[in-house]
Amino acid sequence: MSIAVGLVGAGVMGSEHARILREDTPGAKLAGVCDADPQKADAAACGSLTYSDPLEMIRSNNIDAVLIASPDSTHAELVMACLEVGKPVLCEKPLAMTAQQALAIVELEMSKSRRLVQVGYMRRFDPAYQMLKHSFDSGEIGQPLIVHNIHRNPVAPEWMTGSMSISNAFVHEIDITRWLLNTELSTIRITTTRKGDPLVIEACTNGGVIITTEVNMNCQYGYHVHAEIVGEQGVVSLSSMPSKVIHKAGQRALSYPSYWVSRFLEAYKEQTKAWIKTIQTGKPNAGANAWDGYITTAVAEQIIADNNVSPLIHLSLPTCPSFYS
Ligand code: ISE
Repeated sequence: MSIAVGLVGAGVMGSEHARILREDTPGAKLAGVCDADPQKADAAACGSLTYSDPLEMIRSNNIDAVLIASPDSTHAELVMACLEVGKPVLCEKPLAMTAQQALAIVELEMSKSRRLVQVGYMRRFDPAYQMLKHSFDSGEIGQPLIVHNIHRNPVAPEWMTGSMSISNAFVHEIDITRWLLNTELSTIRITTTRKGDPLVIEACTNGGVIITTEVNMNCQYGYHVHAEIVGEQGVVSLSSMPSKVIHKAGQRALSYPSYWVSRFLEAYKEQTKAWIKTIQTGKPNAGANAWDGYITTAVAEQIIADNNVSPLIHLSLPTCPSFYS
């Protein structure tokens, strides 16, 4: 059965998701696109139906499942609308702007007794991150001591304002660390550099593993994400990214992607394939569920709320309900 997907949002990420659904996702068809800008909706739809009202599309009988790629502040309400009508939804991160909104999603999903929400923490589907996890899980480097993360964007997009370097960017490291180490964070300390960007974030897990992250929204040279796990018996690092090597003027240079879609294209494709397969088979995949979405947002919210007030933030996080384990 081909799954008819309705896409909300036809901006940078949405148009990429539209292309992936049209060209790279067996078992799915792009059945509708909704965007406030009709030209963007038309361009992404490539002949499928377009909508200006997301709720009309979500409720339409032509749509089996929904992919949300609209601005962050719209996510929670749209996910709730999908849950109300019992439709599977893949929502770009973050799941919600506040922990309260995210918890309402978790509660509504649990009341439906069926897991319908996946959150687009796509790094979990990146081949290089999967190799890192595989190596760590196999015990190759022994017990973990430190995880080092680098998260650099060349230039902050114009919509990146206020605390979004945490709520929109650092949330990736919150999710990937929990996923890699299979544990929760317990404390976080943020140091802001002279210009307010980059941030240096030092966290500690429940098991005492130290996590360091540089979140840099304006590194100027390219999009660069890196991670390594330091273990008791060795270190495992992310391997090469999709890139090219330029030989010129007596130098050999490895180029960086310009933004995250080119770096994580494979991950986006695999994530969408896995989501469609889960809808077809009912078997969960490695993606982030609503609980993961809630925890990442809750951690981000506690850091943002306490930033500049407490140098060391003691996180307070609830226990995962069996519904999600
Ligand atoms: C952006 O929204 C993303 O999700 C990218 O993956 C991340 O690297 C970037 O920092 C965010 O702004």
